Amino acid sequence: MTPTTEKFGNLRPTNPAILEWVTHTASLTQPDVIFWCDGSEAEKNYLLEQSIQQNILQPLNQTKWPGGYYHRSHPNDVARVEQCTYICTETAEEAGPTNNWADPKEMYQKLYGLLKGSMRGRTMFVVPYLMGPPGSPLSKVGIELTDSLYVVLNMRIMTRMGEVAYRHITEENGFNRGTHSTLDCHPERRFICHFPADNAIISVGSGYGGNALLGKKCLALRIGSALGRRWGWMAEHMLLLCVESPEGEKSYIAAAFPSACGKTNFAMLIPPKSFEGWKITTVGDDIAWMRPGPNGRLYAINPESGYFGVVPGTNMQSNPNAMRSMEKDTLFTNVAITPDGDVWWEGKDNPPPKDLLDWKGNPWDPKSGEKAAHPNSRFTAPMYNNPVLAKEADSPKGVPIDAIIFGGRRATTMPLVFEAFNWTHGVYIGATVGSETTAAAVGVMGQVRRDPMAMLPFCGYNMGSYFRHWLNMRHHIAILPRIFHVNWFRKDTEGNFLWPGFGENMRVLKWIVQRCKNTIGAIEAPIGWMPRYQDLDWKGLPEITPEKFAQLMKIDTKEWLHELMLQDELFMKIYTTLPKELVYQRELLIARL
Ligand code: SAT
Ligand code: MN
Repeated sequence: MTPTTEKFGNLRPTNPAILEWVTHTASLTQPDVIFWCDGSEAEKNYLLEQSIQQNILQPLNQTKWPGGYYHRSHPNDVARVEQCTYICTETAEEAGPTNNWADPKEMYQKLYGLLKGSMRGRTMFVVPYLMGPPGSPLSKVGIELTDSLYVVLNMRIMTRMGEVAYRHITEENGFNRGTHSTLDCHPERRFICHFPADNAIISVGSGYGGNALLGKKCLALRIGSALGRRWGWMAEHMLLLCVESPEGEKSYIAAAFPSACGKTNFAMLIPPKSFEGWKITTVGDDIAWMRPGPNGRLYAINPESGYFGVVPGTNMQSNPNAMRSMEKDTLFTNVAITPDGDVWWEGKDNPPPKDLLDWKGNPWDPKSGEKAAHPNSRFTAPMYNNPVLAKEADSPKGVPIDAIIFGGRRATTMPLVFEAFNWTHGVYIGATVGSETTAAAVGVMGQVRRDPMAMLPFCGYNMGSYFRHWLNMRHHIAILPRIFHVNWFRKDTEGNFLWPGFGENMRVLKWIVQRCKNTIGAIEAPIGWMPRYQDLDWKGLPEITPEKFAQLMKIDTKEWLHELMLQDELFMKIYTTLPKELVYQRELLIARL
């Protein structure tokens, strides 16, 4: 094995399986140096220094942004690419028609070809990381081999990285093998491949976000969902938050929204002034691992320890807690910067400062019509910076879930909130979620597409079997969470948002929590239980008159019939594995409408 020549990078594990795999990968990729990361502060400082020398990171103004650094990704590499993402299972059926499938043997061969000698002249970092709180039965270990310093520095924020990971490897759980090489960052040589049977991931040709930080979407969702089905748990694209009432009663909510639909904002919500005594704390902002636990309840952990949040639109009004989360030790990717090392983005509190450089590094002309920050520009911040971090975020046993919320970005059709009649109906609601596409994935923006449980790009196996797994979970959870659907994005005929969103979402959340405790009313509508005007707490929000509320809650039969037709697109696609219960749910809904 190539000796390590650096003064850091010497945390060698003793586990022979790791050593063998690292040796094998190194002989394939031929790095000059193998760097065994330990996750320490000293190592971080060393890696930061290296990143600056190599022009991978630029230090920001350290008075304004202590510990803040800036990174520009390759302009062709700014979002997840679903068309390059593969699930490699024995049969195409296992991956299902909503995933790209490739034969594992063929894909390994192709990837080994691309990886051959790909790290020559470079360093291969061995990044051991733990997903989930130390000591949690839900936590999982991954090791990522990467030739990207940017990835290492992100991973040390997003995961619990270092020795702690090696300590959590067990005979039963093993560890996930992630191999990542940026290659020449050419879209034609970009492949993000998952091998659920081997608990392995190989990602090449991209250095960005969910393509390269393998703990996140690749392990925590795609591989995680496949493991979860096998072992009776769930890996979901959900934020986790705690609602605390003035009486000190805590409720835990899991909520699934597609990428860039405000999960981070919702997870850090600040209740309006009139909600004195109510408190929201954040357990997680993107991913939840859930498993039936003690006393018949569904328990959830956040496997991550940082936020990889969308920056544009974040400001002291929209999300002060996110702003505070980025105050120190944060990496910014693809925002705009000033000559004195300050950052700026569309929708920041201040107007654009002079002499901005845009996310591509060019002088920005405000009149050009171009965005200064990329719409999918991101901040990577430790969750410990979040002033409203729930102390339960580090709890090994996780939090018992009271309610599950599904939602999407919908200009029409979907009311502000409604509640499922029961678990099976709730699964149907989740399975038929639609949302307008955003900048988080490469492609056309603003089109409604089905995004079941916000998992369309992240489900590591057949979507029909995934629905079956959801339906089956009912038999393993004695006290089932209630299921809800929300839409913060409904517009009037002029295209204005009907709902103020952000902190005001607390009003909806309060109704949800009260529904879980059977202390508030609702009426039975064709699509589910809906609040009446008097069921929501309107103190301090006179703008929402009963008339406006009626608009927000309107069920337009014509729109719904169209919606049902659109649902068919997905249902037809996965027809062979689609649980019949969901077809019946659809029939029932048509009958009720
Ligand atoms: O790029 S990521 O996949 O990490 C972010 C997202 O799309 O949610
Ligand atoms: Mn996400």
